[in-house]
Amino acid sequence: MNSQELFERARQVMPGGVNSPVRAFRAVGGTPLFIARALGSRLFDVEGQSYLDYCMSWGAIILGHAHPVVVEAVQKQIVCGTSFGTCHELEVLMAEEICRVFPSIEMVRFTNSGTEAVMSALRLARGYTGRTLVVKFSGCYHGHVDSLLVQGGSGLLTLGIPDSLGIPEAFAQTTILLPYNHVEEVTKAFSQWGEKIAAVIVEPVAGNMGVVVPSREFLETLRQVTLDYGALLIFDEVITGFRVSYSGAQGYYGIFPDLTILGKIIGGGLPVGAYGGRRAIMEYVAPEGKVYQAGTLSGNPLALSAGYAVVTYLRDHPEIYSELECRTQRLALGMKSIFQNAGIPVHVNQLGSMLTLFFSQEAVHDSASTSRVDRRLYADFFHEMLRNGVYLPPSPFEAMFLSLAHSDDDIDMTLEIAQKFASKRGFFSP
Ligand code: KE4
Repeated sequence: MNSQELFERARQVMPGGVNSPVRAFRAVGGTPLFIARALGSRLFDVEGQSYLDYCMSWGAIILGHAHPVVVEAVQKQIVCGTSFGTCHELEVLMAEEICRVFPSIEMVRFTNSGTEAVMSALRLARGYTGRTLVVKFSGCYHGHVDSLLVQGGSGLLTLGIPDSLGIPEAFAQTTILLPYNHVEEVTKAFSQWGEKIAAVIVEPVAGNMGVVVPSREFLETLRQVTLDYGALLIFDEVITGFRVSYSGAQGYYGIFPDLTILGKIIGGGLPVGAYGGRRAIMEYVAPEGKVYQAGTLSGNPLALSAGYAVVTYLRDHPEIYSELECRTQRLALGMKSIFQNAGIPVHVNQLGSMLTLFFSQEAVHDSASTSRVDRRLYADFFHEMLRNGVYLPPSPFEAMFLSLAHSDDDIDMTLEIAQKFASKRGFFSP
């Protein structure tokens, strides 16, 4: 059975044939891959074809697929049981390590996904402040939380309108949508709505419009204005937590939120999300306080065994971050020069081990500038790389991720294939 045949069957029994829309290849066309197994930096599809993986389960895998420390931890745990629905030691160990590493986090609650953690953190922010409105930014994605699936209203400072069927207007109107990296809109919104704003939620380094790095002034303004008006600042570090540094983007920038969302890497590829923050806020969460939140499998031993194995490995090998940064920078600079020398407009946004190639005339610093990216060219690039055994994210608006398993030879191979593509599509040959 090949991917095409499996996809035909999948489409009969699952919407779009997938369990998450972006996997359906709608942004690039073609048939999604059905992967049978993965090891290190590679995926192997159901026909045994191998691909160098730059999606890495959307950033959840940082050590490489099936890393021995993860396999060993999960094998050890699974024979002891998968979920007890009770307390167990791994929850304490993982919570203590997160609180040790993130100075802004004194208490944490585990969930089963990033979406669940975001939903809970918004409820907590509203419960703690007694306010309703939440500010989010265009191009940032925080999971499929009803009130955050909104698009801009008519003017900049209007309340959101639903961006999905099934979301009541009233939910969308609790959200103010602002442009990412635009300081003046933030200060204007707070001067107009500040006393009613419960929280600002932001990806401190955006990954869901492709990688967009914030200006320091933007993050500093968010921190200051929320303090001035008594709103909470929420850093959604589902991607950046343990990715851009061992203490996430907040550790990298030295700007600390009131609440932090974690996911992906802390599950080591199994379902784990988390939200955490100052004790005074987290003590509002049930059963301690009156903000209800629960989950049958929250913090279950099997998922935390994988996540704790990854987090402690990163703790014990801090040199990983500079290694990943160097290798990712080499890939970013290599791609940039290949396309520029071929006369193909490109901007590469990179921070730590996450990057995005934007085929764009202009620098990409917010969601408006991503709308002018050449999507067709990205789709052609995606399929050329795929034909040559390299799997990029199947969307121009996602981040590429490197892992510890990505070697210098992997980078060389990637750049060679990109060079061939650019020579064919470009206006000048090297
Ligand atoms: P999950 O519910 O998918 O675990 O997390 C939602 C989420 C929250 N916050 C950020 C910053 C995120 O990036 C995500 C999920 N990311 C997407 C892709 N970038 C997951 C891929 C998918 O939806 O299939």
